Amino acid sequence: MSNTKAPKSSKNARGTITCDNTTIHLLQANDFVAESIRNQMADNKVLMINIVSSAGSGKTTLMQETVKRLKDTIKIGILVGDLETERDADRIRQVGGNALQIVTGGICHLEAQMIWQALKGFDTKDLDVLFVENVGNLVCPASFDLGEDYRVTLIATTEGDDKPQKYPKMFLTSELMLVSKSDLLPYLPFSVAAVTKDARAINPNIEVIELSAMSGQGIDAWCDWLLAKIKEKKSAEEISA
Ligand SMILES: Nc1nc2c(ncn2[C@@H]2O[C@H](COP(=O)(O)OP(=O)(O)OP(=O)(O)O)[C@@H](O)[C@H]2O)c(=O)[nH]1
Ligand SMILES: [Mg+2]
Repeated sequence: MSNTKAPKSSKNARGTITCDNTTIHLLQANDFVAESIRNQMADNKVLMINIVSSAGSGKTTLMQETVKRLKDTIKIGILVGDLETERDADRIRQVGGNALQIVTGGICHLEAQMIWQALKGFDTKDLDVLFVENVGNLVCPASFDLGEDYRVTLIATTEGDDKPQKYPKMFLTSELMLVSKSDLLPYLPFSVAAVTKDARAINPNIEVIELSAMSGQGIDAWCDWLLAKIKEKKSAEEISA
């Protein structure tokens, strides 16, 4: 079954090389594998979400909270990318999550082919949602389509509210921005209004949820967003079947 959702690669400028009057997209091989993943997820009606952010913005903590809240309601698989350690997958397993670590050995992003190989470790037919926690940085992961339905960017209040304009590609290619660590807002010079305005100047359609894994603020809104997208994915596939 083919998938009608526009690939991430169509959303931003791609690197090219021109040789003998032929222009080649540098990430064509990645995008080919991403399309295969997209089709596999469509066939199995699995929602796939790529979670991206700077290092330490709270991706793994959010995955832990999501597992704790929803593990009895939906079937969740999580692939976690990290440069060196298995720690994030261990943290997710400690709260009962089904997680696999991809240790990149120093590579600063995940590529579609890494996901394709890691998928052998999951029975995708038995999942409602597959999360990919990408390697922590706002630069490299922005360029690589993994075949996801949605890209979700966390921006922590501790990072400063100037990041959308400094790292526009990530915000351009994301559908949802989670302003994380909102419990720290009273102590920091961070404006949710300013970061939202800057993100929407780049991507007018980006949705915004303010949340805190510590206080629980916004976690219901995040779970509602997720459950609605799972429902949409399942009914979209039923309609096109
Ligand atoms: N105050 C506060 N701290 C948080 C919140 N969420 C996460 N943290 C803390 O932020 C730190 C980093 O959180 P992680 O979840 O490991 O961040 P990450 O994005 O997965 O980090 P990398 O995988 O290294 O990129 C930890 O010490 C968390 O306890 C939050 O909502 N509020
Ligand atoms: Mg992490």
